[in-house]
Amino acid sequence: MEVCNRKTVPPLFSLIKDKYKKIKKFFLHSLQDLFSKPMCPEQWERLEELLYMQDLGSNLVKEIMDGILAYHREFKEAKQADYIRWMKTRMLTFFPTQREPLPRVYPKRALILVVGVNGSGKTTTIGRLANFYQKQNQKILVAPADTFRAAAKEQLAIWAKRAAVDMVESPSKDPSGVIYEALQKGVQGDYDLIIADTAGRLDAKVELMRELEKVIRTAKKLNVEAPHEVLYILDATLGQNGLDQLKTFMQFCPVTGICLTKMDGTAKGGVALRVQKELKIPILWIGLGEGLEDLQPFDANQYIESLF
Ligand SMILES: Nc1nc2c(ncn2[C@@H]2O[C@H](COP(=O)(O)OP(=O)(O)OP(=O)(O)O)[C@@H](O)[C@H]2O)c(=O)[nH]1
Ligand SMILES: [Mg+2]
Repeated sequence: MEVCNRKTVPPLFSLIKDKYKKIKKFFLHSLQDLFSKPMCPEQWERLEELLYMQDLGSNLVKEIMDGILAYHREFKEAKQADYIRWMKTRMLTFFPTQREPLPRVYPKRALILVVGVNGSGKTTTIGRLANFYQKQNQKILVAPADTFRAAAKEQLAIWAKRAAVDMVESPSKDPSGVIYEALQKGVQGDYDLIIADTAGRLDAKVELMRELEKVIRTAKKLNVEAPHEVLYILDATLGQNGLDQLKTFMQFCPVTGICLTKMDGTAKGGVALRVQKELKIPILWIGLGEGLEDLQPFDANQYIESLF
């Protein structure tokens, strides 16, 4: 398998600025307030409520509550800082200890199919991914396979221009047609990476979901390994709804990674933990703003640090 030449690539850390500090410290401040008082049954209830407010869901809330109550029974003298340290350490264990290096390295001409519900940040993320990989000296082609919404193509064209990458011009009104042309152009133009936009769809629209299956079948006709990534864009502000929508998508297409967007706009950090623990899908990217540079490879340590 031919792999992109990364010898001339600038060191990754030089591209990554610390945007995690944009995540609000609501969780930490609430915990500090809570644990500053003696822990009584009402206080434990408040903690439980706080965890639910973080979108952690009943299973994780129960796990955390059982754990911290056991800790409290064992260490009766525990102070605010001890409880917070316990919480931080426990939350980190929800992520796998053996973590894959990110960002992922793809074979040459790999196809990343970007999927998700309306308005989750698909097109914005494509612009930012294109910018990221372009800066690593990769030749990027973006594909406007959202043929459903008016002006979707124009919107992607704006992002392509910002990131200084090419966009395939396809007259096709059929997303599969656009993907077909993009993969062909990928070979002809010797591109390293092809990133395809798709229409935002809600789980109730079964025919649109079926269309995704067709897009994947079409891609496989030109490259059996495609798509190399099905990147689901998960809006962190949607909480439980967002997770339910993701589960529906997973019935129609093999989601291989998550980009968690709008983390700068929410005080809730639980969704990332649930995706990892309950659905076992790796979070690859995190969106922390609306700009071209506001995307970073996901880092569990940095993420947990940013919540506390
Ligand atoms: N604050 C913040 N806003 C974001 C982030 N990512 C995307 N957005 C905003 O979310 C809105 C929707 O983004 P789009 O990229 O158009 O979303 P989409 O999924 O392509 O939408 P459709 O094509 O309509 O399905 C825009 O206003 C973006 O600026 C993020 O990480 N943080
Ligand atoms: Mg879009």
